[in-house]
Amino acid sequence: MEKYEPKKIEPKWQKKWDKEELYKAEDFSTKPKQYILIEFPYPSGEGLHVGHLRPYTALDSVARKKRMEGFNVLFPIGWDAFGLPTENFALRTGIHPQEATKKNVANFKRQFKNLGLSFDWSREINTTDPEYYKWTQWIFLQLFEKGLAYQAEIPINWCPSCKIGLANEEVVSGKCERCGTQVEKKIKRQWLLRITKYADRLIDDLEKVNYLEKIKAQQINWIGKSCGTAVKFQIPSTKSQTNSKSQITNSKQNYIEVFTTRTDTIFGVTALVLAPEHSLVEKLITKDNKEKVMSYIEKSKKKSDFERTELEKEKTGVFSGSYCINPVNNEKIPIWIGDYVIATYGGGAVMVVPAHDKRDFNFAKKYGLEIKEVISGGNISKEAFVDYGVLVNSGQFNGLSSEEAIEKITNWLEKKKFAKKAVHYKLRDWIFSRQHYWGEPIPLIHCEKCGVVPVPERELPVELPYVKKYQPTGTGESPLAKITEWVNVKCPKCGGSAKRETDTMPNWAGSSWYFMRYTDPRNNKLLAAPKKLKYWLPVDWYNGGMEHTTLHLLYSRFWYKFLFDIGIAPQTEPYTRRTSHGIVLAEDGRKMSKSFGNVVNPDDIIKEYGADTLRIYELFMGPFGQAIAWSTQGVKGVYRFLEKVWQLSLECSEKEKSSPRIIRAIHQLNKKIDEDLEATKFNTIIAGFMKFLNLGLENKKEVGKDTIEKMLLLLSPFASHISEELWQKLGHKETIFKEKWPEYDRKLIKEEKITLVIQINGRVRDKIEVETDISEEEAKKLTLEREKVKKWTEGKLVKKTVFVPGRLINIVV
Ligand code: ANZ
Ligand code: ZN
Repeated sequence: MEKYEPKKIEPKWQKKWDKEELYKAEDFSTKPKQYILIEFPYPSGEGLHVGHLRPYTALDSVARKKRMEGFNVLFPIGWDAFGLPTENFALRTGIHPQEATKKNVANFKRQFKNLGLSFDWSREINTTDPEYYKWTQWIFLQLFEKGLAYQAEIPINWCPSCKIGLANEEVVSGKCERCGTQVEKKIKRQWLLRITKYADRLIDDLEKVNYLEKIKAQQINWIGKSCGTAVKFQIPSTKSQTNSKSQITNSKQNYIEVFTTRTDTIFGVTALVLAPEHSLVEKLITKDNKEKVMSYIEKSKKKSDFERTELEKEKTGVFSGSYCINPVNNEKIPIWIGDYVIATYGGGAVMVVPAHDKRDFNFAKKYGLEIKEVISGGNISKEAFVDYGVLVNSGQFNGLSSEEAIEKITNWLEKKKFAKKAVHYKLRDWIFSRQHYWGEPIPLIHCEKCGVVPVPERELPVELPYVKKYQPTGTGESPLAKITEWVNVKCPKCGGSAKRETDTMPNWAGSSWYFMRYTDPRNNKLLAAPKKLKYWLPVDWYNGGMEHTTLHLLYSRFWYKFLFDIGIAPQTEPYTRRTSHGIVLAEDGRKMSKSFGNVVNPDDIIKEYGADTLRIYELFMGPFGQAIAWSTQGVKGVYRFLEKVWQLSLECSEKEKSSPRIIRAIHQLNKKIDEDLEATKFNTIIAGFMKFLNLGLENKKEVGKDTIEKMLLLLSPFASHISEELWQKLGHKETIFKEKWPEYDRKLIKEEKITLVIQINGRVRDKIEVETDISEEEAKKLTLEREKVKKWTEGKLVKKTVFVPGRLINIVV
C-alpha cells in the first residue's frame, strides 16, 4: 500500500486550490453570506510561531465547513503593519520600515500558504499602504469635524527608553508594555479621541451581541460606569460661609466636592482626602503644615497612577491643617492630602468612612482617625463592614436600609443644594498621538491665522515621507518634525505659510476599521461601496485574543458606531459574535519567546509532519479557550492518527456498504462535529474522529466506501490536504470542497441497545443491556460488576475474556 507522505501531496493541492480560486468570496451572491474574521497579524521580523496559528486553523475549519454548507463565505486576511517593532528594527539595522514590512509580509504569506488556509487572497490589505491609510486619515478627519478629535495638554505616560508617549493600556504594572522600563509622567500636547462620549452606548449595545460573557464583563469593567453622588463639603474659613445661599454659586470655590457611591455612610465621615493635584490644595495648607505637605506632594509626583492605587500598598497621606463641614450634621471634618486618590477620577476628592470602607479603615488606623459606625451588622473594632445594612448614628435616617438611605439622603441633600447625582467613568479619552515615524500622519495643518485646518479630502492620503532618518527626537517631538520640506506647507484656507501636524496615529488606528475595507478592498473613491458594506456586514463571527478586549475590540466598536452615526456603517455593532482563544505556551510551560529560545516554528513542523498534522494538532491540543503547552509527543500522535486515516481509507474502499453500527457511528460523528464546531469545541471533534477511526480499524470488514467518503467529507475542513488526496483516490474528479456537507440521520444515531450474553467458562450465567458499539474493555468492566457474575468470579483470577461484539462476552476463570 502507498505510504502517507504529506510532503508529496500538500504543495500540489495548495497550488491547485489557489489556481481554481476556490475560496473567493462573491459579492452579492444569492447564497446566504457568512463573514468569518480572525484578527489580522502584525508582520514581525520573527515570522509566525505555532502559537499564532491556533485561531487561524480553528476559524479556517469554520470557514470551510460553512462553504460546504452552502454559504457564501468571506474569510479574508491582511496585515496590520504600522507600529513600533518594525520601527525599532529599522533603527537597529538601517533597513527602512517599508522594506522590512515588505519582507516580513512575504514571509508571513509564505507561511500561511504552506498551511493551506482558505483565505480569500484577492482581498489582501495592508494598513501601511497609502491606498489603505488614506481612509484611516479620512475617518480621522470626520471625527475631527464632528468635534470628537481634540488637542489637550495632558500628562502622558512617558517611556524614557522608547522615548514615546503611551496610552494607559500600553502601561503594564507601571512599566512600558514593550520594553519594561518604568513609565514616567510628562506634560504634552496630544490629540485625543472622545471615546468617552460613546461610553454608555458601548455598554448598552453589548446586549445586542453574542460575545463570550467574560469579554462583555471585561469591557463593562473597563468602561467602569459608576452612578453615585457629588457631595459638597463647605470650607468655613472662607468669608462667604455665613450666607448659605451664595456658597455654591460663589466663583471663588469655598467647598470641596467629593464623589461617592455610598451616601448612606455620610454620617460616618471622619476625614476628607484630596488628590495632591487637586486645585484647592494650595489654599488649604496651613502655615504649620506647609513643609510636610509640600515634601509629600513632591514624593508622590514621582509615582505612577498604578503605584498610587495598587491594592496591597499601604495608603499614605498628610493633614493639610484645614477643616470642612459635613453637610448632614455640621461636623468639623479634617482635610487630608493623599496620593491614593486619583486626580482624574470623580473630581479628585473622597470622603473617608473608615467603618465601612477597607481602604479608609486602614488609613484611619494608621493616622489615628475616628472610626464611626453608621451601618450596623459588622464588628468595626476589627475590620470595616462594607456591605449594605441598616443605618445607625445617622439622625433622622436611623433604621433605614442602605438602599433606602442612599435614595433619601441624596434627595435631601439635593434639595438643600449640597449634592447632585453624578456619573463617572473609568474610561478615559483615547490618546491618539504618537511621536514616531512608522504610523499614519495625522492629516491636519497648523496655521497661525486659521488655527488647525484639515487637509482637504482630495489631497489625501498625506503620505509618510520616505526618509533615511526616523530616530525619535527624544524631546518628545515626532521624527517628522525634522523634515522641514515636508512640514512646511501653505495653509489650505488662507494660503499663508503653515506647518503640518507631525504626530502620527497609534498602531490601533488601522485595525479599527479594517474589516470594513475587506468588503471592497480596491475601491479608490470610497472607503467601501455602501452596497458591499450592507451585503457583508456585520461580521458574523470574529475571533481574537483576550488581550484585545479593552483595546482593539472597544476601539473598533467605537469607530463603527461613529461611522454609523455619519451614515457609513450599516449597523451600530460591527461583530455579531466574538470568541477568544487561549495562548499556546512553549513545551517548558513558559511563554514562547525568542529570549527563552523556546519558540516552535511552524516551518519545522510542516517539514517533518506536514501541514495537516500541524493544523489538527492545533485544534486537538486542548480546549480552545484555555492556555495550553505545546507537546511534540502530541504532534506525533496526530501524525499517527492521519496515517490511520490514510490506511483505513485505502483498505476499505472495495466494499460498497458499511455495517449498521459503522453507519451509526459516522452519523454520530457528523452530529458531534455540527454541534461542537459551533461551540468552539475543536478538540473534542478531533477526539471524536480518533474514536471513530479506532472502531473502524478494529472492524475493517464492516467498513465500506460509503463510510470512507463521508468520513473524508467530515474531515476535510480540518485536515484538508489528506482529505482531498484520498477523495481523488476514491475516483472523484472534482475537489472535495465543492461537495455538500453531509447531514446526519436522527433516527440512525439513536443509541440502540442490544442484549449481551454473559458466559462464565463457556456457560450462560447472565444477560445485560448495553450500547451497540460497546468496547470489550467496557463490557468486561460492566460484566464483572454484576452480582450474578461475582458469584462465579469472586476471588478468582480472570484468565481470559472472549468478546464477540454485539453478541456475547465469555469470562474464563
Ligand atoms: C465614601 C465611601 C464609603 C465610598 C464607603 C465607598 C465605600 P467606584 O464604584 O469605583 O466609582 N472614590 C471616589 N473618587 C475617587 C478617587 N478620585 N480616587 C480614589 N477613590 C475615589 O467607587 C466610588 C468610590 O470610590 C467612592 O465612594 C469613593 O469612596 C471612592 F463605605 O465614598 B466612596
Ligand atoms: Zn491659514
